[in-house]
Amino acid sequence: MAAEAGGFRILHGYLGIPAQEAMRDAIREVARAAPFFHPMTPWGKPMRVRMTSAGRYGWYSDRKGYRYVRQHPSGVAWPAIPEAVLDVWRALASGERMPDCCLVNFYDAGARMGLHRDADEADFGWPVLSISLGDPGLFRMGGPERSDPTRSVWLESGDVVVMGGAARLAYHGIDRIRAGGSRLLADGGRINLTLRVVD
Ligand code: MD3
Ligand code: FE
Repeated sequence: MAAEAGGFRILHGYLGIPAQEAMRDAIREVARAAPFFHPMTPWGKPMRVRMTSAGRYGWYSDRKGYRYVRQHPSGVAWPAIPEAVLDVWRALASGERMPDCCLVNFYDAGARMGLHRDADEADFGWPVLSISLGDPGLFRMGGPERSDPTRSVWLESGDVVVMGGAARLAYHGIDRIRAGGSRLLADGGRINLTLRVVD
């Protein structure tokens, strides 16, 4: 089921349960090679969401600011983006250019992500694609200005969102997680994958 809201293309239930399970297992392997960590905000507070990445670049933040880096903080290269994840990109975003980064966000029951824009990439002509796994998250999407009106929608396990065109630079965030809303992750929580072309 596809829904269009202000340039955000939301595909509820895009991945069935077996595909979600396969993706969860592939992400578990990514996290084994490149463990989740709490990035430090530029103002010195650890982020509540845990993160890791796959691909040529990983997203990173510390006192020096937000940026893409070639290695996990441990010094190892980021693992490859799982093929099942690339298949979703090919089907919905582009067959021409593969993403450079698959950012993996993990939200426990109390985690949230404040309203922000994703603007650390070189070319906003490429869409960003998001895949949700596990507990539902209340996604808030706005417009190109922080003061623009917002709408909220629950993103559930298997939902995919494509942000292209005007939506690419829209403000967005995750207000809360509905604990116990999915059985995909044995210990609960929500995983979100975002695929980006970086340079
Ligand atoms: C709209 N993640 O990692 S995914 C992020 O659910 C991020 O973890 C949220 O925002 C999450 O930066 C939201 C949906 C999403 C991702 C990237 C976008 C929406 C976007 C980039 C541009 C516009
Ligand atoms: Fe974002």
